Amino acid sequence: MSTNLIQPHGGALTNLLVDSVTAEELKTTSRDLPSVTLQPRHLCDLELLLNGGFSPLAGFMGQADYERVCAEMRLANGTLWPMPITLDVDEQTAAAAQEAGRIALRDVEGVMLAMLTVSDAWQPDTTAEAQAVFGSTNPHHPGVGHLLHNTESVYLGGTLQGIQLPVHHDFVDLRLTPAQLRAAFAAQGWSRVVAFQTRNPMHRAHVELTQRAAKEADANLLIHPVVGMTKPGDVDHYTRGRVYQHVIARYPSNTAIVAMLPLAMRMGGPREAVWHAIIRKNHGVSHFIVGRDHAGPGADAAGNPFYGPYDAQEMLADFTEELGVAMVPFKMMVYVPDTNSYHPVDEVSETTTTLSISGTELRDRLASGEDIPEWFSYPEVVAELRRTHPQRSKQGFTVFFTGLSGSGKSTIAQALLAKLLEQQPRPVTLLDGDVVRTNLSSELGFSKEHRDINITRIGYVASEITKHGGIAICAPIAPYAEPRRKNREAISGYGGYVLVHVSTPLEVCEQRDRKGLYAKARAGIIKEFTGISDPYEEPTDADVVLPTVDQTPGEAAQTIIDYLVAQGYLQ
Ligand code: PPS
Repeated sequence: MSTNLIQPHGGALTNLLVDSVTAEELKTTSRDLPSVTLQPRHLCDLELLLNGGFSPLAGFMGQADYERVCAEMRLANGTLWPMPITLDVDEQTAAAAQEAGRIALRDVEGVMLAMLTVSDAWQPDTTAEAQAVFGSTNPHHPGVGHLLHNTESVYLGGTLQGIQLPVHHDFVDLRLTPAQLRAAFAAQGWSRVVAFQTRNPMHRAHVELTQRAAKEADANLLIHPVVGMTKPGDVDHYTRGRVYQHVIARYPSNTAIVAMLPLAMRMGGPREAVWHAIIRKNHGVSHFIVGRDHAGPGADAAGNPFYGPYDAQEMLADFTEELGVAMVPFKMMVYVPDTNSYHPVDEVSETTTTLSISGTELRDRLASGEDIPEWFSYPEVVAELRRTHPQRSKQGFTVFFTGLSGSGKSTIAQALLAKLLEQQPRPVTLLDGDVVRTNLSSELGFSKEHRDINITRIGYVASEITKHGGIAICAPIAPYAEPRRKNREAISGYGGYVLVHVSTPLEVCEQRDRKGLYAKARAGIIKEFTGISDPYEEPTDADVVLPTVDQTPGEAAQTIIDYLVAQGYLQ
């Protein structure tokens, strides 16, 4: 059964926040009700539900809305809406919520943000949802990956009573709700406004593009960056926020404003473009810019893009009238050095010399410290990016050893520690297997579960050291591939990550048996001993493989130093 969530599209804004007296009553009532701690994506969705950014939705979707949205991009009453907005919870929470009829929604600190009156609870087929919404079941697509790996088994639907919006302490002046933005446009006397969606820092090409779009639409401009959740690996929103503040000063005064949108993107390409347009209409704009590869998730592992570069423009064109917001389509902008100007790529003749710098190339230039030319970006923007993305020789990094007990990890790690301290100024921390087990993981044993916890802890400490610009050397056995992969993923977001496989064969380790542990393992005195009675998953993704049989520890450490120099982490 679907609830009465639906209002027709139009200028009307849904405001789900209740008055302060009702809010206090709801908080009191909630003491006897089940509650759920919202995940980051839920929090983003909730904020836009409560403040009307997702008008006409009045809560998390019920099953009838959900099914029609997946199948036809429409709510049960026929209103255009392309993206499922759902609240996934575990079975236990779902059962408690259904029994009580209501559930309190809280942030991680336990602050109650809203009450959900539950109308529906069902187990979704997330694979079918991925196929319907994203046109793919490949988990390389971030939207699909989230559905398949990060979604609880039950969806709860129902109407919301909002107590307060999620709290933000950053860029407070830029976090304008739909009502506040509409009021700002009215105060400025802006009747036509074109919105620009972005999840990236802005450079000259973006400013040129948005100014052309504003001129074409005879409109003022809203720079409306997404700061909720974007594509993993994107520049963080704090850096971007400072960048947007620099960039907005480049527009003629009183022509453009910037506001932040707490949206959790799904990287859903064409469908997401339609969704973005609806959200922007709710924020009071009349026009919406759709460029190349709008909300695109990039390519799959084989390098095939999930969507065509202009699929989003085509889909949006089909719905322009129904949406009530006009699309301003744009091709990619290129720089023409002869005239020192930017043009859409389809307006430049094939013989004209053009320049552009891709996102990947920009990241490479930041990492290497190479020049980023003024035709591409503004000096103040480049300076901002360089502050948070220093060149590799100034970044923190982690050298993560893996190998059997007795393979030589600790000895090589000690040699590496000494060499690093001798030749460069960053602080270095050695997290050796035995040392960690004494200081961080003394309660853990050697079951798979405990080993995984141990490696995750080491990874967490290493990620903090890396984030703060230091060097972490980790030397546990780390026998399982999955926690190693997760560590790589987490640490790479903050700096360098180098996996070193100390590949000394088991026979050699056993022959050495420095601590006498292999003999005990063979005798069954020590259980679950790696290589003897427990598995070791050889890494297939090692950056450096050390065959320690023919190398001294000093030579092995030098091999790693050479790799770090070649990668730019050491000079
Ligand atoms: S793991 O799997 O990464 O959590 O292991 P780690 O923290 O590196 O701990 C390995 C050290 O503990 C000693 N030890 C054992 N190793 C493997 N299996 C079993 N069952 C075991 N019991 C004790 C051993 O001395 C390891 O140290 P190293 O330096 O690797 O020899």
